[in-house]
Amino acid sequence: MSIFEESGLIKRCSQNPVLAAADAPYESSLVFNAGITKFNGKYVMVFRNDFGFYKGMYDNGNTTETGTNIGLAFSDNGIDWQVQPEPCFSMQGKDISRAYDPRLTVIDGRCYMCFAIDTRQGVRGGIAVTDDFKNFEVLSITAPDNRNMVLFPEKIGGNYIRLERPFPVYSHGGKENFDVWLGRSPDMRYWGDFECILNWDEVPFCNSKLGPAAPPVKTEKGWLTTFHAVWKQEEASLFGWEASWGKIYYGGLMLLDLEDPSKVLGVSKKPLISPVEKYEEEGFRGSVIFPGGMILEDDGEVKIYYGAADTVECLATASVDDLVKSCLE
Ligand code: BMA
Repeated sequence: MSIFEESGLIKRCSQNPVLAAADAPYESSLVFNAGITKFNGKYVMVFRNDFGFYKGMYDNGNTTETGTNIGLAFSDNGIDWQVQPEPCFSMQGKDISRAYDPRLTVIDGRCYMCFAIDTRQGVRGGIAVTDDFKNFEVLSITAPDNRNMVLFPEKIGGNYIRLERPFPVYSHGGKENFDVWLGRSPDMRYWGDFECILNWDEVPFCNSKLGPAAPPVKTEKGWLTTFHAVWKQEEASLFGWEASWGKIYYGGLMLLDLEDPSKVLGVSKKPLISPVEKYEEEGFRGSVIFPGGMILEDDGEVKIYYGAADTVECLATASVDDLVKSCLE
């Protein structure tokens, strides 16, 4: 279900969803909100794998044990994926219940993964680095409450740059109106010089939370990056497994200045992706689009990967020129 019509610039992959729970060779019920990059000549995907969930689980009380880990898949063409035999990452332990929503950025030949963790003290955002997707070194973790971090693929002005979404509640009177922030670091461990770069009320299809989605890609005109924008729709049921689910998540698009990415050059006025297909409208949480991966191919095609309905992972393509133009119009 969608209130706002999408901009008409993307073409959904005919093979959607490109990854689903049935593709995982281990316990899995929801496969979504993946991070994707090209690394060592292959497409790599790390995805959120939730298990123990099923349709109807909320009808007579949730009796199964649920959990989350991060799965790994490789592909030669970005469409057909081979899921690896074991999940590659989880951070369960004292005070940490799970890691989820991974994002990938290659910087200077190493692969960095941002992720969220749910902890006893709140939601925190982590950054880890890996060269083989077996060994991960965790480099930094934010204080609560923060998540949705994405890294730029190169240093700018001598610093690593990330987008992030802290979620202050106290100062907002409990309201879920959150914005996109930018942070800088000389070494990937210590982060500072934070700036709010896009407020939730600057996006026409957002009345609640706004947050980063895919790590930015470099174009001639600026850094192109997706975001997620939430429209609260309390009165309507959105085909979620939870009857009370009432938030529509849109995929949005913006362009940031190449030299100073805290400057927003433009935001596309319409959603890039609105939930309209059955696989986007119906699932664990209906009408959720979460575009966490973006790849710019040499021929100007952009691959946009997105979690749909918190249940499956999908792909859409677009032309980079069209996308840039839509931000500047
Ligand atoms: C957010 C996160 C996302 C999820 C979205 C919709 O708060 O948990 O991972 O896709 O809600 O359920």
